[in-house]
Amino acid sequence: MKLSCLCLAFLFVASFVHAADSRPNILFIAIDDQNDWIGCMGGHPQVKTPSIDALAKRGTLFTNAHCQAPLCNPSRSSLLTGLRPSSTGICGLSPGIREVEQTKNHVTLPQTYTQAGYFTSTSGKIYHDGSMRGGDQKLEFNEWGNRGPMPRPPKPIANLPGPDRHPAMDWGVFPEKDEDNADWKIADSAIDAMKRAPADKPFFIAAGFRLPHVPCFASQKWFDLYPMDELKLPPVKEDDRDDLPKFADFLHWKLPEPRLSTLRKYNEWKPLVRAYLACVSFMDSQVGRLMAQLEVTGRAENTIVVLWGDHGWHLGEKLISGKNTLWDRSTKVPLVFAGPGVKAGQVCHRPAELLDIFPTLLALTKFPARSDLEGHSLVPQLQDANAPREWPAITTHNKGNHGIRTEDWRYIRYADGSEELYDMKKDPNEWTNLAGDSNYTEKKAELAKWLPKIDKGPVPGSKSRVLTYDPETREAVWEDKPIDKTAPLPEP
Ligand SMILES: [Ca+2]
Ligand SMILES: [Ca+2]
Repeated sequence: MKLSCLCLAFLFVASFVHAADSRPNILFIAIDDQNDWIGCMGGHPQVKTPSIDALAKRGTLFTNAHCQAPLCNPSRSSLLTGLRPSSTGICGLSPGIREVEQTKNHVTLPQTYTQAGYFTSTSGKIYHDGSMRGGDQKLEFNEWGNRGPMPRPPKPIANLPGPDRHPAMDWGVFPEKDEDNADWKIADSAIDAMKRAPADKPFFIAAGFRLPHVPCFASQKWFDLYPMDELKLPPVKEDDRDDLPKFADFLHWKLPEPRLSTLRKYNEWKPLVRAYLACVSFMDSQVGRLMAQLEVTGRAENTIVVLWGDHGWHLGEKLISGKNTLWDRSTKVPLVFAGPGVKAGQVCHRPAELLDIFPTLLALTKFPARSDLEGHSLVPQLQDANAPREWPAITTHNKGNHGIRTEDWRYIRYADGSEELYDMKKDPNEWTNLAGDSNYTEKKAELAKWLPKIDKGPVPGSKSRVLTYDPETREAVWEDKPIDKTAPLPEP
């Protein structure tokens, strides 16, 4: 009798383990500062990304996906908590989510899978650097692999003026060997995690690539893909900023990323575009290495792959370089899902948000939905790319500044009430601001309904790229210093 009880107990445990085995794995790939210069997204006519294009063919590509904040920490914090920056007040490069009362104990996306018994491992940059510390790290992932800091050349390569030049504002051929590049080491670390992942449990393996974030360094062979004399620069309208509200400047006030005028002055526009393209292609080759290893594990069929970028990057458009804006160039990101539950070979043009990744993964892995998350599952679109979607994509950059993106329109409202409106079908470069045209009053009102109802100011301890606006004094403050509203956008 005792023996048969034991046998039953064993069978019960064995069946449970077997059931646990069948839960799908997740390969979670992040890219830093990647705009839509990806082959299958068509953002640049020359860009070569065969690995991401192949991944997109294996699954569903979103061509109209947007970040929730055009900056690393708030974008990643939002994606990983499933909460909008306007709901948490996390809008600068710090604090991290565990330093904020509201999100201190919030169960994040990676934590969900760690708590559920997955083997979880992270390499490179998933959380913003320095935002997740000490004991908190182990609650997120079982393992923290190689973070892959980018090696620096002995002296800067790009010809930009010093001596206060930001060390990240550099680009060129470096290091000599791909194996010495941070992203190679990050891929190595994630590949190693795939090799070591226990066979008796599902895995959640994250790899966060650092390129094409500045400094844009890659070896010569990646630059050779883009000969200087054939290089196409992004389309730029010289008077593009003339129809913008002054407040648009404030989101980009005094940043180390050079203005287009500075790039032109030092003949660095083409070299920057070329370096960015080279870095995108090199990073893409590392995505290829991860996908090749996934095949080797024999677990590819039961692995959901999700690839995303944290926000875009300007390379001259709107006469700037960098991020921190509410236009497509800053907000649009690659987003691909592939694997079980995802229809292959689809391209979805519906608006999607990075915030949607958390609820989508919960649904794909058959975890219960959570009512506290603010995104919406993309499963309907992963099964049918034409499935309707009610919600636009919303991007926030500091309190009061929001962009609303539908399939056809982009509406921006700044903290002082000023606006922009673009007809994205007719004007994909966002060159003609229609906000002042009375024919579009209704359209603006329709889009403004989506502006976040909760709109928190920066949480205590917010630092770096924080903008506040006092509606009473009408004073805008950038990093503790009042902005001179009459001054032109300062160099660099
Ligand atoms: Ca970033
Ligand atoms: Ca314009």
